[in-house]
Amino acid sequence: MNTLELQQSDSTHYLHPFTDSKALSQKGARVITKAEGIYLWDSDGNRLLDGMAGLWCVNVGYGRKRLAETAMRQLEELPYYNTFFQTTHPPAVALSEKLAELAPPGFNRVFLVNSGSEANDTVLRMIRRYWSLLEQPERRVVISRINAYHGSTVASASMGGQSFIHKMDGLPIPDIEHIEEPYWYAKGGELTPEEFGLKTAQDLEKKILEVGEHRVAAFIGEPIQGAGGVIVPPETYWPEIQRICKKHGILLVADEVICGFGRLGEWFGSQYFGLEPDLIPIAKGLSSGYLPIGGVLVHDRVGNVLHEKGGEFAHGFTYSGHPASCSVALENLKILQEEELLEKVKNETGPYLKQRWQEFNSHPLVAEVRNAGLLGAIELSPDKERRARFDDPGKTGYLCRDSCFKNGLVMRSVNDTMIISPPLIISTEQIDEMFELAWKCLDETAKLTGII
Ligand code: PXG
Repeated sequence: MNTLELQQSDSTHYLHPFTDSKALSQKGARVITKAEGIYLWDSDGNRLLDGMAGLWCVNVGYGRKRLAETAMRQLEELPYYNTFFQTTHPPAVALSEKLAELAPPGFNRVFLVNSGSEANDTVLRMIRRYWSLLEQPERRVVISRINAYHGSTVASASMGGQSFIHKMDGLPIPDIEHIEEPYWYAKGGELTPEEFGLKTAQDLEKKILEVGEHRVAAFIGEPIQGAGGVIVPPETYWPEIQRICKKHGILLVADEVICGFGRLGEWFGSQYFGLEPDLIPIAKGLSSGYLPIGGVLVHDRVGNVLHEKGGEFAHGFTYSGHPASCSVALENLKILQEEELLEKVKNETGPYLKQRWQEFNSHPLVAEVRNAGLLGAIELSPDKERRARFDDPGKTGYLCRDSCFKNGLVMRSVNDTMIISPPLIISTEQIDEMFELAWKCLDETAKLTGII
């Protein structure tokens, strides 16, 4: 099929995630046909630098024969068997052992699932089970943040804090509460980032007291909010959240679906911020997206209770611990280690990306730049001195995103924030290439909006 035929058939039969399908059918979907390293190609032969690593997941880059061969070997040997009913298989055992080795101390167990959303549904059931086993079943409330993203199933979308998702479907479900996010640029007003970080963290304590400590089960947060717009919290934020969780004896869940597996130059974003969570949902970079897999890493504080007192945990998926996904994930972790990709992000490409990205501060359209590891955000503004918002929020971001596609760069927009999260294999020369493309697109956008 040529591009047009693919687009027509797509628009007739395929329902896209998070997409207005009527609007898309009028312009036709972009068709991606192949990928290698950090580049994608569309069906018309145009090359794109993938500044988003797919959807924040292709950490080791595209075209890894080693991962394809691993999947092939596993599919030939044991394509499927379940891990229910007192059964296991070597790939699930090997991956679990490897994860226990790589995870922070005390995380000796993992529950495997197929996605980040399933990981967070599992988190919700696990923490409620944990408190029931400790004879505090009234501790059911999970506190999350406005503008968090934890997935698209009913429970994970409820824990997420994006109002347009909640509105669509009457969410959140009961016993989920949301507090302010640590988004200084948009919400900090006259406070310094440090003051605002402390204030938003202290909202957690206010919420615990409002709900009643005896009813609160856990706090959940992404170390850095990804889908919300690469929101790097002020330095004062996480230490205060940690202190409040400890003081009130509530569990801390670090959603590492984006921040895990090298994105911040550490195995986990919790280590980047010095956090000590009790549960760590994972997905994405675990397999670099080559096959679907996710999981929940469980600290012994919780794991020992579930193990000793729990009896049957009535929860699981047909494909929990799928043999091919486990084999590919394990091989992916070996690649991250052998090629020292975490060290590369921490010592070389992370600092280099930051240095280049901060140059955007001098662009007339840019009011703030944020970086951590291989994450980056650029805030577009009509009046950079005042951190002003555009009258028509999101439109400028869209213009910039379209200009990027036209010029061969995938850079996402979240409202009027431009974000990147490239594969961890990106070189410093390729960071230069990405920077130059992004600058050109910001210039184009600034001209279109009359700012220059
Ligand atoms: N937690 C976090 C922190 C995520 O970023 C999920 C959970 C859910 O994972 P699954 O595998 O169920 O999608 C995510 C997913 C975007 C975008 O637009 C981000 C995600 C997914 C789709 C789109 O940035 N993150």
